[in-house]
Amino acid sequence: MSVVGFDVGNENCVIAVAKQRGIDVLLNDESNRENPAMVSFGEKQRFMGAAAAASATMHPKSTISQLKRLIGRKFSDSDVQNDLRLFPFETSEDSDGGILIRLRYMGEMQSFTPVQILGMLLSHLKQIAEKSLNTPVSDCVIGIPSYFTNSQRLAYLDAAAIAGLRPLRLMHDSTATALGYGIYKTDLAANSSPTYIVFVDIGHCDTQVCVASFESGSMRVRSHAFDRNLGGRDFDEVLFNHFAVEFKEKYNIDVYTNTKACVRLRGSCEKVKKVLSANAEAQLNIECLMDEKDVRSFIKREEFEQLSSGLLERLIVPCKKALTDSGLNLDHIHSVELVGSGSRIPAISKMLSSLFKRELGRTVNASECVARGCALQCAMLSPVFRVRDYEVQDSFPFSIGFSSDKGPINTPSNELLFPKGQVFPSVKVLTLRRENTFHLEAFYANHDEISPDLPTQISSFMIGPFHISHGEAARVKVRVLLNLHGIVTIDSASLIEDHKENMTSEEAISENNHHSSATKDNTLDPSSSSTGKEPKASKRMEIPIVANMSGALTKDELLEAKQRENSLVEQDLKMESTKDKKNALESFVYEMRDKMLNTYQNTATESEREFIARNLQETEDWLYEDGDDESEDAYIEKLNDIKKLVDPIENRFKDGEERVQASKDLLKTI
Ligand code: ATP
Ligand code: K
Ligand code: MG
Repeated sequence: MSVVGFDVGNENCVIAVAKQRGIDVLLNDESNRENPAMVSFGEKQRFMGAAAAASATMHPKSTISQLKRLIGRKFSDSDVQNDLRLFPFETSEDSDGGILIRLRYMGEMQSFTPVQILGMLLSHLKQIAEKSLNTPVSDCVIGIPSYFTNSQRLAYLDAAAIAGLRPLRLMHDSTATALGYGIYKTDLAANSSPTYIVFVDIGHCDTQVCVASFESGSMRVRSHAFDRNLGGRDFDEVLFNHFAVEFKEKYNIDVYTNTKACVRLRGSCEKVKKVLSANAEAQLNIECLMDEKDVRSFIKREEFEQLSSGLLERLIVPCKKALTDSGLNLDHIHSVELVGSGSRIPAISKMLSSLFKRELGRTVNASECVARGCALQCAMLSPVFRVRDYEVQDSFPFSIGFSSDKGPINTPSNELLFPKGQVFPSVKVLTLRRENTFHLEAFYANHDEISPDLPTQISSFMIGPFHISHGEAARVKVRVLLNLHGIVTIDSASLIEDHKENMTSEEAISENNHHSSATKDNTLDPSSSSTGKEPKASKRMEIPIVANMSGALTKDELLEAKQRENSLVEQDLKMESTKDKKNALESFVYEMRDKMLNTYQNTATESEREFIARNLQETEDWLYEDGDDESEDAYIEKLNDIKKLVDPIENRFKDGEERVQASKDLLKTI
């Protein structure tokens, strides 16, 4: 069984695997360590990763990228609406308010949910891993942004299930990075004070900042902060708008009105941005951008930096917030590690090093750290691997509250069930007095922490039905869990009936923070739930729970999604093998033509040679015309047909060879 970590980015995906001697990043077929996070639908077949990127300009309207932006979100979210304006593909609102991606495939318009497309991408990454490791891959850890909501996390698990993966943990990107940083740090003395590090990750679409503390044998996340909508692509967009205005003036073309031109100009702007990271100026040349016009321009780094000054300012916000939320100040910080390829813009490190008043550390591999940390975590969670004991404590970035039909439920100190910064996984046990079925609801308690745009509702749970035999002393104990993925669930509910009165308070919570280290799995010690001492003579009975997890697929929906994925895979395989058959026919034509002129020149008669040459020519013409897009069987049949013509000549040639060999052997024995 292999132990794999996936970093699924908005632009790049990285796959890392734990081996006995350390962590390796896997190469794809093109020998690259990064895989484009893209899925593209051709006419009759899908392309993934690098192949999808190659197909993107041909099929701009059916190539999906930046999937994470859409996952687990509602069509009407204003962030989503802003993104959709930039995306070349068509979308619509699903009947449940979700997003449908609409594209032409197999000759008709088809709809896919973001979860289905992410399933395709994950399945592609799984395949790369399986091919490289030569074993099936299922257990894994997948990186997610710390700001993901409950429904986004659930959507990830569904997509993983479609791909046949079993995530042992969805792990916050920065926590993975911090783990990879900490586990190799052996210079931390056991009794000295913790070392505090700030990690800043600037990706394609977002920025995540995290403060973590490291001690010998353990690490703990002190705070997560982020800007969901600030990443490398915003710098591309600054250039895009700049050149779009310029070209309107200079060439009288409005790229905004042309999907293909937008896709191409955006692509070129990203290249210009990268050139400017290493050079003081960059050229932009695009042939035939639109209206058959070639465009050219050039920009200096200075001008780019001016254009992006607003974005640079915005980067300060999550950095300051992470520091404030950690309760630390700059003097406590040992170093600042900058990761994510979006951070390669020189102005960014300049700005951050002046903000943090120090040179930035470069200990961490900026593009692979998330995947590497995930693979490490997977090794720690996997039963098949032994990793040195190392404790990982993550902190949850949102406050989560619970309420029942009787109003909000708070801890004895009047706190929320899971306040912001809660170390998780964590269990809280609620003790409630109820006579029959009741509901519990989980919600985000602070709208500002998530996004004013997102619903505060998380999930609801029906506890019941149950029957109590003698009223007053019946209590219901509910185990509420913020699990290893950062998803809120109810683990169990049980009815406890005492023979004598023993409850004084109406409702109670036993705080039962399970500061479980990540080296253990998320099944919690059952004895830890019963901190409230049960009277000897009490009776305990399990109560059924029905969860309404908003954002998750039902069993039937998941099954259907898996079936659809299977038939799409079948179609892809069919097209791949059709392509192979077509190539085989084509190579046979070329090879035979050559043999007829050389090898078989003396074996075949002139009329045979002419006849076969004509046939080869006809087959070649057919391949370019009617036979360009034929069925697998058609290619097989054509190949068999010419083989039949050539066979007699080949046999004659072989016989001749054998005779020559036999006479040679004979000569040798003499
Ligand atoms: P996210 O974290 O948002 O999901 P991701 O993990 O795919 O996305 P990264 O691979 O970390 O993102 O970074 C991609 C971004 O880095 C892109 O915007 C890309 O243009 C940018 N980038 C890559 N190389 C350079 C460079 N040399 N100079 C500037 N930007 C670069
Ligand atoms: K990445
Ligand atoms: Mg990233």
